[in-house]
Amino acid sequence: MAIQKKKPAKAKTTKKVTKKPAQKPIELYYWPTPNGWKISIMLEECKLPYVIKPINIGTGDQFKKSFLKIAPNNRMPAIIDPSGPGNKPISVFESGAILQYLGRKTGKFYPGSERARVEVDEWLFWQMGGLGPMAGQAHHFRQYASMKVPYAIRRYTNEVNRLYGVMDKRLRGREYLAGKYSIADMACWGWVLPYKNQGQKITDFPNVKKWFERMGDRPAVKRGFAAGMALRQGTLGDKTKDAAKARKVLFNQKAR
Ligand SMILES: N[C@@H](CCC(=O)N[C@@H](CS)C(=O)NCC(=O)O)C(=O)O
Repeated sequence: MAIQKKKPAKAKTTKKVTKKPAQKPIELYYWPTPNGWKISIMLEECKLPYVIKPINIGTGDQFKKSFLKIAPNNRMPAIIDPSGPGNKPISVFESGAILQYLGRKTGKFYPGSERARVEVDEWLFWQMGGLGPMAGQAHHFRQYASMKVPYAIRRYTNEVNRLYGVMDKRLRGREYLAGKYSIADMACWGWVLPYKNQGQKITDFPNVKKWFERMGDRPAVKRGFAAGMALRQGTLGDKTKDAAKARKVLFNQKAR
C-alpha cells in the first residue's frame, strides 16, 4: 500500500481571491408533459439553475432545424449544459439519458456504487421501455384517436394495468422503486399522474398510490410539475381548433 507523504509546509503567501464565475443555467428544451416533467423535477431536486426554452410540440417546434441539431428524434425534452465535461457545452436528448447525465454530474439521486446503480437503471429503463410507451398508447387510443378501436383500447389499457401491478408489487414494503429516492422515481411519477386517462383505478394499487402521494408532497416535485405550466393551453383531447391542429402535427408523422 502506498503511503502518502506529508506535504512540506508551504511558505505563507497572500492568497489571491478569485471569484468563481456564475454558473450559466442549463437550457431545458421543454413542454409540460410527463416526459418533460422528469427533467424539470430533477433540475429542481438538484437545485441546478435552468432556463426553459419552450418547444411547443402542438405547433411543430420540434421540427425546427435548430432543435433537431440537439434532438434528432424530434421529441422533447433535451438539454444544453453550458458547463459540460471539460467545462464545454454538451447537449443531451432522451429523457433517460438526461436523467443519468444530471445524476452523474451532480452525484445526486443516481448512486455511484454499481449494485445500487444497476437497480436504478432497471427501473429507469422499465419506465422508458414500458410504462411510458404503453401509457402513451393508452392515452392515444382512449382519448385522441379519431376512431375508437376496441382492440387497441383493451390492449393498452390492460398492458398499463399489468405494469401498475408490477409496480405495486415492487413497492410493497418499499418507499421508492430502487433503494433511495432516485431518477427512476422521477421518471415514473408523471406517467402515473394521468392514471384516469389510462383507464386505471389508483385505489386498486395501494402501494403505487402511497408512493405517488409521497412523491407529490415533495416541494421540488411540485415546482418541477408547475414549471412552464402556463405555456399549456387546454389539452390535446379538446374540441378546439388548436387541439385539432396539434393532433394533426403529432399524429401524422412519417420519415422526412
Ligand atoms: N423517448 C423520448 C420520448 C419523448 C417524447 O415522446 N416526447 C413527446 C412529448 S411527451 C414529444 O416531444 N412529442 C413530439 C412529437 O410527437 O412530435 C424521451 O423519453 O425523451
